[in-house]
Amino acid sequence: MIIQWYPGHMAKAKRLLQESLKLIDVVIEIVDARAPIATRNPDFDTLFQNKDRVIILNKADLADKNENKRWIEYYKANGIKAIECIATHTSKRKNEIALIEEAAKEKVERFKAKGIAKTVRAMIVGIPNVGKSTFINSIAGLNRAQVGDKPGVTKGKQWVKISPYLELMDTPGLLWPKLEDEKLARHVAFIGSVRDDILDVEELAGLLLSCLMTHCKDELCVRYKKIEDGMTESELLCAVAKSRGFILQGGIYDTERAARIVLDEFRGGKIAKITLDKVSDMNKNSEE
Ligand SMILES: Nc1nc2c(ncn2[C@@H]2O[C@H](COP(=O)(O)OP(=O)(O)OP(=O)(O)O)[C@@H](O)[C@H]2O)c(=O)[nH]1
Ligand SMILES: [Mg+2]
Repeated sequence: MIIQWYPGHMAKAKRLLQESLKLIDVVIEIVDARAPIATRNPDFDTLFQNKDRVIILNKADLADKNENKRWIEYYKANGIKAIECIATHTSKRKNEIALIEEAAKEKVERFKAKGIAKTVRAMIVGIPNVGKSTFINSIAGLNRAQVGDKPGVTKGKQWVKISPYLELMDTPGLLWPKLEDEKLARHVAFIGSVRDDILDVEELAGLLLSCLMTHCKDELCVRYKKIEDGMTESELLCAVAKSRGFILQGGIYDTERAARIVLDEFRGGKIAKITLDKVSDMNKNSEE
């Protein structure tokens, strides 16, 4: 499956990020805890090379708890400031604010020495749909930034003042132009960071089902009872339609409806709490 995923407006979004850089003290990169490798934009390393950065491992509620811990340990071991987060849960966000302040500490201290109380300006970046705007709203305690359960909701930049000393900038999700690794491209599509209307949803759901058979076969078979070992991708999708009684006139299985259900239920964390990109995959990559 070739994932055509770089819509025209991405170049504009990248320009917007570049132009805003001079105003920024800290870059906060939001990644999806279910796919921490696939949801990190490799362009960010060059784009933000001179900036203090932190990582927010968001949607931690949808991923494997143990793997979340492993990821945080991995970041720490590599000198990256990171924290796990469930942006949709109400919380005071003390830890997140402390992390941002810590990243900006040096700069703040320099200004303090000159007698100036520095406002920390942090830019929130990440690929589409990872929860950037939700994260800002959760820190602001108000619905200031628009959110939605599809990619491409935020179209431009928006500053949100958190306190006299902290301002956050929301940005549109940014994908990178070429994705050489097909497996990672799939993970980005599975979690809903690529618009489904530019993908073949039945093919995507078939691939997801086959992937879930390796990650959480038991949970999958409990949820969709007609699923059996050794099924092909299209057989898996038919089995979901059969399990749910999605049958069209003439006795044909409604595999399109089944595909949408599988994607929705996976994205909503209903099938299982799983992490598609494991820390061990990272070690494998670096060993290669
Ligand atoms: N379960 C869960 N859902 C979340 C979490 N954070 C955000 N979401 C949901 O993810 C969806 C996307 O959130 P947004 O904040 O709009 O994502 P975004 O990164 O700003 O997306 P774009 O502006 O399109 O790039 C929404 O349906 C949120 O409710 C989380 O921690 N857990
Ligand atoms: Mg947004």
